[in-house]
Amino acid sequence: MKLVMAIMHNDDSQDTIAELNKCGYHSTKVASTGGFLSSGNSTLIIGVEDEKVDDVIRIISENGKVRSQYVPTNIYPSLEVGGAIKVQTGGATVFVINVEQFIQV
Ligand code: 2BA
Repeated sequence: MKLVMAIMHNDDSQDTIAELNKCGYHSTKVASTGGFLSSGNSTLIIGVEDEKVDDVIRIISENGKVRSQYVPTNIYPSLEVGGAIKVQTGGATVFVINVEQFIQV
C-alpha cells in the first residue's frame, strides 16, 4: 500500500476530491501553507493499493492546473533582485510513500 500526498491549489482540490470519490478512492484534505509564497494550499492524503497509484496520479494531474503569479522580491530579501519575479506553481507536488501498516480500529 502507498500513501499519496498531493499539494495543490485550493481551487483545484474540490474537483480532484470529487473525481477521486467517483473512482472509489478515499481521501483526506488538509489545509496547508506553502513555505515560499506563504499562501494557503491544500494537501490531499490518499491511501491506496500499489497498483492504483498511477490512476490516482492521473486524476491529480488532470485536475491540478499550472498557475503563475508575480511576487514582489522585497518581501524575500534573500533573492537579492529588485522588482518582482514570476513564480509558477502546480499543477501538483506529489509524494508517494510506502505504508508499513494500514489499521482501522
Ligand atoms: P510554496 O512553497 O509557496 O512555493 C510556491 C512556488 O514558488 C513553487 O511552486 C515554486 O515554483 C516556487 N518556489 C518555491 N521555493 C522557491 C525558492 N526558494 N525560490 C524560487 N522559487 C521558489 P511548486 O514547486 O509547484 O510548489 C507548490 C507548493 O508545493 C509549495 O508552495 C509547497 O507548499 C509545496 N512543495 C513544493 N515542493 C515541496 C517539497 N520539496 N517539500 C514540501 N513541500 C513542497
